[in-house]
Amino acid sequence: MSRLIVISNRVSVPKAQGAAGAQGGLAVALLAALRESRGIWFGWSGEEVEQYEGKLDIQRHDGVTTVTVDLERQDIEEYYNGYANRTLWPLFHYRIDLAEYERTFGSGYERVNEKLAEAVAPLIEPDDLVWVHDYHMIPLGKMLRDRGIANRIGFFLHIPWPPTRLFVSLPFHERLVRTMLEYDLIGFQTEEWLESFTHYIEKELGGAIDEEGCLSVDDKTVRARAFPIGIDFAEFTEAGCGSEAKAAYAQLKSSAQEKKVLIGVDRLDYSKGVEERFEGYERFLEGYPERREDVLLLQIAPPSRGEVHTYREIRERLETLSGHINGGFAEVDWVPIRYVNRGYPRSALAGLYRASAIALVTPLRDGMNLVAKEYVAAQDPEDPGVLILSRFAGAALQLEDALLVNPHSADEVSEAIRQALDMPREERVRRWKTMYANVRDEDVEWWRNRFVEALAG
Ligand code: GDG
Repeated sequence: MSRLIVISNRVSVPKAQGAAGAQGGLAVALLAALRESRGIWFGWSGEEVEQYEGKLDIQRHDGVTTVTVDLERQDIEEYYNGYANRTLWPLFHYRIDLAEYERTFGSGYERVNEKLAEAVAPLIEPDDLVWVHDYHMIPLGKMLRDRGIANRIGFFLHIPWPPTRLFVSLPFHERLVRTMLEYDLIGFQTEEWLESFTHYIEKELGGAIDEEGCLSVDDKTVRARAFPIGIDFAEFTEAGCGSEAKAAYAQLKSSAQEKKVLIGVDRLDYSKGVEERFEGYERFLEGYPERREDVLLLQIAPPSRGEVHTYREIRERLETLSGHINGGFAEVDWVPIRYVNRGYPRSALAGLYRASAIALVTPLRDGMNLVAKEYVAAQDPEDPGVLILSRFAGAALQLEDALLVNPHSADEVSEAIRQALDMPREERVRRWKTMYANVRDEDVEWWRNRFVEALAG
């Protein structure tokens, strides 16, 4: 087996595992993928340095070698806070109203990708497979090719690929996509994002696609396929059996008394649709006053990207909205929303999912969404809860037995809550079983193996 070199914006050093805090889906998935491999994980340390020198910090933990570099302030501002999080993230989540097209962001993005390519290129040996991740690093493969790296290089996009009509609002969109033609393999979460990408290749670049999924544009060819990501099922199931999970389960059950808990767990991000979810829940409370005190909503939302203005705004809006709903409906002994603005250890999350009768996973747009899969994995097989899932999450294509909703419609969300509360046990079990089989079988290892085999082959 060839050595794997994983390259992503942030590198999560294994010793930090298990610590409380928001560990994004990408980190969770990649650590699992690297644990068995003798490979290297390269990326930005997350730290700022006065002046960039390309100094490598090499660490070995638990069979994983991590190599990181620090970046200087201007690089972080333009590449990470700027182009990645204020241009590409909103645009790729269909929010062109939030996308900022600053010239300095684009040039900073290219400059930092060049620096990272320069730093990682000497670590790559002839037989290595190189696997580049996500929207921070789209042009990195091309920059490695410019440095003479002839290895097989793959790219996986964790977030959606937007429809062509939105994507062309990005200045220099063609320049960005042409860099992707230097990869051997491009992976998307779902067929839907893959279709948007191939549509762009055909309509904007005059490319062709064959039945094997090979795209050709001029003299370049690249294979593109869907590889839906899964959770680390074994690790998560084990976490769910531990004492921390049991304690979290018991605490939530006893504090909820006999009420049914609806749970939401999301990094604080506008793409996750938490405001719309609160509005759907409010609609339910208004529409079914007799059922109000049967339920409570626990929303866990660890802050993310606090340095980006839009994220501070959403935090404020959610505080206001939850305050408004609680103020309007609370009784002396009942508060409709418990809004918790911090992260929990993964094992505690497993216990909280299991104690919740309903999960509300209602992103407005999401590449996959691993919370939906974690909720399914954590359920009691005899008495599973109901997953209410946005049809705009990549996960909806695999978890068809969830109650699928349009997250923009407060009425649909409200009605799904009512339906979930009334769902007979047999129906809950039947729906859960098919979803569980999918989450178990198409886990992170399945995802990694499919991608790596396709890349190697
Ligand atoms: C991107 C794409 C795609 C959340 N709160 C806590 C916590 N989390 C963990 C969850 C889950 C992960 O974070 C979130 O993963 P998602 O998939 O839901 O979302 P993104 O972070 O936006 O991830 C997404 C993913 O990449 C993988 O490809 O699915 O579509 O946007 O694992 O459990 N973890 C801990 N404490 C928390 O409070 N420990």
